Amino acid sequence: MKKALITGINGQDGAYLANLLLKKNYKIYGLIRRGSTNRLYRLEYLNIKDRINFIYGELNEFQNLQNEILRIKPDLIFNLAAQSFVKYSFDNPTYTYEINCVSVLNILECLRRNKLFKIKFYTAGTSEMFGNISGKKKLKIDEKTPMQPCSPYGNSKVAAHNLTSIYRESYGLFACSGILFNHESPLRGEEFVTKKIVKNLVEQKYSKKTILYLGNLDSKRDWGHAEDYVEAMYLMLKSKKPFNYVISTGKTYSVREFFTKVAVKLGFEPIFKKKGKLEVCIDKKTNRIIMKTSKKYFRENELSYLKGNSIMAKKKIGWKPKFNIDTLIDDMISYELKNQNVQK
Ligand code: NAP
Ligand code: G4F
Repeated sequence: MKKALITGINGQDGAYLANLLLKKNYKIYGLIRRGSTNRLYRLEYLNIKDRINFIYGELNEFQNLQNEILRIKPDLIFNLAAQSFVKYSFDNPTYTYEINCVSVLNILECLRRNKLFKIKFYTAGTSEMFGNISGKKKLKIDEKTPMQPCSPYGNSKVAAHNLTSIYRESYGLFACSGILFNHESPLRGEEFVTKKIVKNLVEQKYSKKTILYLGNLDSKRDWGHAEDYVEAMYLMLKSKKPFNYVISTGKTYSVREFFTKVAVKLGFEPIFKKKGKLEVCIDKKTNRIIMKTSKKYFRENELSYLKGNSIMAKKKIGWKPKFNIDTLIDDMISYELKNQNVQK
């Protein structure tokens, strides 16, 4: 039986990836922090918690990580654990750098020092690494686009991405850093904007009438579905040659457009009104304020536009997303209705 080790297994992507690999008959080992034991709800929701072999550890603890890799001898390692929230990285840059970069170096070093060249390694790169490179021309980003990160998070991921390429080229490791654009799902963390919008608007529609507070409504993201994106991670490690592929849908929407789509699907009639530098959104049907912008959610430095080009992944590893923005939103709303026990 083939074995896969997944760090960050209790995160959004870790849970979907474990589910996918179990279906492909892999034995799954999942690294989690001891403090995370009560945060296994995603694995419980997918009904796979009891099929995971948990390993407790900290990502930046080299010795522990090395012992586990030598003990398990996995065929595949997926390093998904990270401090993944961009806004938090402005307040805690050192921590973000240690977790997101030093941990990757630790795994690469472990593979090199122990000559574990048969293990295939994937680490989670991100579209945040490009920063505002698209500029006013609003270019589609591909594998050749230069990286110009505009957040400590983005910079930590560029360092990890470059180290992965360096170890691949210098020592012949099968190591990939997948350049994934934003991907969401019902199991997305509640601090991220899509989940925050869907969860709150379902609550406003059916139970609590708590106004939603958001930051920049005009930044644009290329949003896909996590289930499609974990498939790309697997395909990258199954391919003959390691390569850092861009994974994206090629479509972009603003936060305002995403909010509006969700609101309309739930039966609101959203009207936006400027209030100085801030904005409010009123539901025309009830004349009630449903959203306000708040300075608290604006960023020190904003990445304003992301749109990817995944032609290379389509050609070389046969990856193509099944979800689009509407089916993604429908999936997220449907989970929230069930989760909040809504009787329509
Ligand atoms: P997520 O839901 O935030 O999950 C992050 C995981 O990392 C959690 O399981 C978390 O465990 C774990 N973790 C954090 N710090 C750790 C530490 N010190 N030691 C061990 N584990 C630790 O993130 P995601 O959305 O699944 O994303 C997966 C990866 O892809 C991340 O590396 C992220 O940066 C990257 N990425 C995500 C996207 C996206 O749109 N989702 C796009 C591009 C790249 P706890 O429960 O203990 O916190
Ligand atoms: O949902 P977000 O926090 O995602 P962000 O910053 O794009 O990062 C996500 O995608 C990256 C890939 O590009 C990953 F690497 C990273 O780990 C993470 O998964 O914010 C999306 C946009 C931003 O422009 C933000 O300023 O939404 C804007 N926004 C507006 N109001 C908000 C809010 N974001 C959050 N989280 N909360 C708000 O209230």
